[in-house]
Amino acid sequence: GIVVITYGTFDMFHIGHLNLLKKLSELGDRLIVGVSTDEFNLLKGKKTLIPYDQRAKIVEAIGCVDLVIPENNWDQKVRDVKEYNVDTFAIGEDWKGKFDFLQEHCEVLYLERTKDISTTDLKRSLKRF
Ligand code: C2G
Repeated sequence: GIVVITYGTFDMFHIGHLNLLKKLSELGDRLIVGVSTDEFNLLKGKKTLIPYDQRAKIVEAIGCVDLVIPENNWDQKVRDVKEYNVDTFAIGEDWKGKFDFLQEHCEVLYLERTKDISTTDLKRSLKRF
């Protein structure tokens, strides 16, 4: 069947993440999610609140997710696409164009983000308490 892969930090898991994962699961028969490790997030310039093992466990618990793998670097996507026989790579449109190099290996889709929610905004609103 169709194998779909995506990658992300999924810090403070919220409805935007869930909407995306559900959309991705509807694109194929198997959904693989690469969750960014804490070390890789530092490379991405992202400070995470929730440590990798908890972020990975939460994503693993999502019904439509079939497999979680660690995302350690920018360069593993081609290897992952080959290793898992991926048909489709998809990610939010905030990354539009950034992963077009994968097009020689699989379909590349950029999906609409959920409006009015982000981990950054959640952190900011928490600061007000
Ligand atoms: N997302 C969304 N709607 C939101 C917030 C996030 O659709 N309101 C999507 C993002 O577009 C992304 C996924 O949820 O596809 C995970 O978001 P992040 O955890 O912010 O992922 P990011 O840090 O952008 O990591 O190699 C790729 C990177 O690891 C992507």
